[in-house]
Amino acid sequence: PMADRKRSASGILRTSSQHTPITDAVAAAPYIVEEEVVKEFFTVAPSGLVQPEDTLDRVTQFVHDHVARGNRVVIITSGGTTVPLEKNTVRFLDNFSGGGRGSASVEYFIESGYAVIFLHRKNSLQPYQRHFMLLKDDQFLDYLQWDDNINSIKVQSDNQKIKTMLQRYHKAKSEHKLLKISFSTIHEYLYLLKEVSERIRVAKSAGLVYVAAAVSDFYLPSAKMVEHKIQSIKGPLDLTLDPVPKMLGALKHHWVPRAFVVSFKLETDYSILHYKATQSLERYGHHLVIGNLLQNYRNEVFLYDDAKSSEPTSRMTRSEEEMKSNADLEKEIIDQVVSRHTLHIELNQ
Ligand code: PAZ
Repeated sequence: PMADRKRSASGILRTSSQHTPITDAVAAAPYIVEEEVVKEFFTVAPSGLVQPEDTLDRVTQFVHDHVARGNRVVIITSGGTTVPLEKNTVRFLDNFSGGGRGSASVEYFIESGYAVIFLHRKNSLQPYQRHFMLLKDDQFLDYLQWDDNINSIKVQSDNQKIKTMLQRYHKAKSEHKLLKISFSTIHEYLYLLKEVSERIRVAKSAGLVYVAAAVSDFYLPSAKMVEHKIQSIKGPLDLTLDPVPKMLGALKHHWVPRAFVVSFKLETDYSILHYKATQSLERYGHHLVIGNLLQNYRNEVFLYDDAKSSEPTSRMTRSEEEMKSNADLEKEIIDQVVSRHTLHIELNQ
C-alpha cells in the first residue's frame, strides 16, 4: 500500500476549491488546494488570531530541541473549531467535539517517546486532567480535602488515579515533552496548523501529523460579516456560508512532505464513512485515515490505508469490560500508528 500511495501522490492534479457533491468523479481526483486559495482564505477569513507573540518561536525551539535529541515529534489536533458570525463575536457555530480523542492520544504518544505539540480547542479536554473532567457524579473537588492539621490540601487516600496522572503529567513536563497551543476559530486552527506543520518539517520522516480535530467545512468570510451583534428585530436569520478550502492535501504535499500523516474522518452513516475515508487517502495522499461514526466513536474505529480496498484494513473496538473500566481505545490506536510510523521512517531515511 505504501508504494501505491507514492505513485498516486506523484501524479497530483490541481483542482479548484469549490465544494462539490459526492460523486465517483470527485473521488478520483487527487487534490491540492492552490496556494493562492490558501492565501485568500487567510485574508478573507475573520481575523482575531489570539496567541502570545512568541507562540511560533516556541514551536521552532521545541522542534529543534527534540530533533537534536533524536526524538520523534507529533502534532495532535483536537476539539472543534468555531465559525464566528459577527466581527465582534457574540454568536458562533460550533460542533460536538470535546477533545477526548486528541487529549487521550497525547498521553499514549508521550508514553511511546514522542514529543507532542497539542493544537487544541481552547477549554477542551486536556491530557492527564481529562480523567477528572468527565466525571458523572463526582466533581474534581471531591478528590480533594482541606486538612487543617497540615494547613494544606490532602488528596483522598484511596485515589490512586490522581497520583498516577500527576506523576505522568510532571514527568512529561519535566522532560519538556508537551507543548500546548490553543485555537478557537476555524481561521486560527488552519493558520496554526500550517505554521506549526511547516516548523516540524525539519524532523523529516520522524515527524507525524495526527489530525483528530473536528474542523468546520463552512465559514463566513469577514466581508459577509456584520460588525456588531446580529439583531433579531430584522427578522429571520439568513445565513450563507462559504466552503472552507480543503487544506489536507496541501498539508501532506506542501507543508510536511516527508512526515507521516494520519487523519480522522467522522460520519453518521457507515457507507458514506467508507467512501469518504478512502477518498481522503486518494485525494490527500494521507498514510492512514481513521474512520469513526458519531454514534459510537469512543468504542469503535476503522483503519484505512488502501484507497482501492472495498473494506477498511482493520477495525478496533472496546470490549464490554474495557468500556466498564473506561479503558481508552486510543492506546490501541496509537500502538498501530506508532508501528506504521516506524516503518515509514525505515523506508524514508
Ligand atoms: O473530540 P472528541 O473525542 O469528542 O471527538 C473525536 C472526533 C470524533 C472529532 C475524532 O475522532 C474525529 O473523527 N475527527 C475528525 C472529524 C471530521 O471528520 O472532521
